[in-house]
Amino acid sequence: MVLRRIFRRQAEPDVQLEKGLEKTRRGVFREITRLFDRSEIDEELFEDLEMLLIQADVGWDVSQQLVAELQQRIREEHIVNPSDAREVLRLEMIKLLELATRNRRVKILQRGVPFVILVTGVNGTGKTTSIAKLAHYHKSFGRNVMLAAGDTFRAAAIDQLTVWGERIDCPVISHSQGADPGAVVFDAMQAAHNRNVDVLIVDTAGRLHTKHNLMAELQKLRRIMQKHVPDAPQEVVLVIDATTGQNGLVQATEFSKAVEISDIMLSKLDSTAKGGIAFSIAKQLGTPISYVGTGEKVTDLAEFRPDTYVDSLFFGEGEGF
Ligand SMILES: Nc1nc2c(ncn2[C@@H]2O[C@H](COP(=O)(O)OP(=O)(O)O)[C@@H](O)[C@H]2O)c(=O)[nH]1
Ligand SMILES: [Mg+2]
Repeated sequence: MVLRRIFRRQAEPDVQLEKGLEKTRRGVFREITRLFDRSEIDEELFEDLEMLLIQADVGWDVSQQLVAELQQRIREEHIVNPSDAREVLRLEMIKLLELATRNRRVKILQRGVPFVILVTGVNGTGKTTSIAKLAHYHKSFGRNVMLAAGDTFRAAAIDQLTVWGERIDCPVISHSQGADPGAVVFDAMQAAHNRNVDVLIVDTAGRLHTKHNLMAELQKLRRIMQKHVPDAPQEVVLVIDATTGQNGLVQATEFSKAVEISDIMLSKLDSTAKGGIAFSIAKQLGTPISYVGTGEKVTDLAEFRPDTYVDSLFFGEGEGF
């Protein structure tokens, strides 16, 4: 007997994620949903589905894999109804994104020990904005947050962080442009200890001339942090700009070679119809996606959850209940 699957939202909706995925949902995923509004499952359905997934930046390999898995389950489970097939697709997509969360480490914040977050990524991906969002996020749990302006390459980067610090009422430790980021981090670690800071978030320069320089710099920062807190940085966040699509994946691979990334922040999801990039990241990097950026305000942050993400691609504005 084939159980009729009901295609409806399963996870609790997340307003931020829904907003972030609106362009992707209204573009490609609306068409994907419609694809299954047909009388029978035929070859054309799979061909069109694969093309649409590629359009959403799910990536060539991952799109093929998803379609192949769907076909296999349709065969094995004797599925004849297109809407049942759509539900299987939804479940397969959630399974794929779970690859991106299974390596997520549980974070333990200890009283009296600063939890250090090092934020890295190419310039323009949204690092500084993401730092403000993370600061706001931790403050919302009542934590004492401090920022460190470790991007000393550009004066504008220091100013930008200072402005955010004022706006969200967070102290910012900074030196002048061209200063040694190691010295900034050293001061910040000391200040964090003295002022009982729970979370210290460190901005870094996005561009160093070579991968070797980047690696040397990040390792130096880590050594300085570890003089104060042996397991710092407890979180290393790589910001990936969702609008750069598959290119973001290439950047991520390069950064992963330089430093051990613990979490990915997928920024600017609201600005793109290619929200499928999360599937590529999940499959190809295996690094946990923890946060999603959904706008330019400090509140525009969502925690990444596979089921909520997939549901936001298929349903919006209270649909599907
Ligand atoms: N729409 C949108 N814009 C963002 C998001 N995150 C950052 N930005 C914008 O991207 C631009 C670059 O951000 P910034 O934080 O300066 O990047 P950085 O160079 O990596 O530090 C700014 O105009 C931000 O407002 C996001 O999630 N959504
Ligand atoms: Mg910046």
